Amino acid sequence: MAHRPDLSFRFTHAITRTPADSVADGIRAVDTGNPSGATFRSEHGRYVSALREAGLTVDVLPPLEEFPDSCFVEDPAFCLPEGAIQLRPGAASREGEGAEIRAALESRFQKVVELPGTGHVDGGDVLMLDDVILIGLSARTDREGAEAFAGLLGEWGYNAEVCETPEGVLHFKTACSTLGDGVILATKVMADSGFFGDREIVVVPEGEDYAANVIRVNDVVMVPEGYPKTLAAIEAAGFSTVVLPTHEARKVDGGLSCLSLRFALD
Ligand code: CIR
Repeated sequence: MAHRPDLSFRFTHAITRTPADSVADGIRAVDTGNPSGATFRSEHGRYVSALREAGLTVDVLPPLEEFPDSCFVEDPAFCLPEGAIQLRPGAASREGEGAEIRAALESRFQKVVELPGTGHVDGGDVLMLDDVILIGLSARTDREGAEAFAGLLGEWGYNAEVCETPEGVLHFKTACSTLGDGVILATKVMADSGFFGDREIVVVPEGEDYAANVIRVNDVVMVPEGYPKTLAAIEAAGFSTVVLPTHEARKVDGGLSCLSLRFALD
């Protein structure tokens, strides 16, 4: 079996993409004002530094003005130790991002394959735990794409399960994350969903749902700035934290996980 105890958080490499000025045209569910490209790039620089401090080699790809949401590199690909999968994001304006990230995947992986068929999967809907990979159906990930992806993961030796992302949640991982070591961070709605079996769940305190999207990278959990109750809950569960600003990403529904592809190479 390809699964192993630290699959979801022990990484050596990451791929990121610098935000373009066109991020001001990025997709969002609710308009709270346009993100500034310059401020976003400054926050992104802090993010890249934090990944490096956590021990990763980070590839920073150049901005792509033609694709306003292209800094959210988690959506057009999925990476495992044995290879990378080029996905087909479900928003029309983002579908071409898969082809755009392919060369970066090929520079790190010998095996790069495309999601079979014609369905759609956004990487933001894929939660990699140590013993199962959950694929959430959403407005971006359709059943055809999710089943094709699950089939491919099965061929690579991984357990994959398709589940329904609760209504009103953009991506499956908008509302939950792995903290590693078998512990999940989730909003109340996600925690009540039953997706996580009998795993330990740290429930995001009321009013801080945005902070459900964190990333465990090696020995630290990166948490968005401005969510003190969630930060305290994660620390109380025994994890070391690093707080990062994500104010510009948030204006276009982005969070910490969306800004990188993280993986372990031997
Ligand atoms: C979008 O709606 O596609 C972007 N504005 C935000 C993508 C965030 N990605 C993610 O949650 N994985």
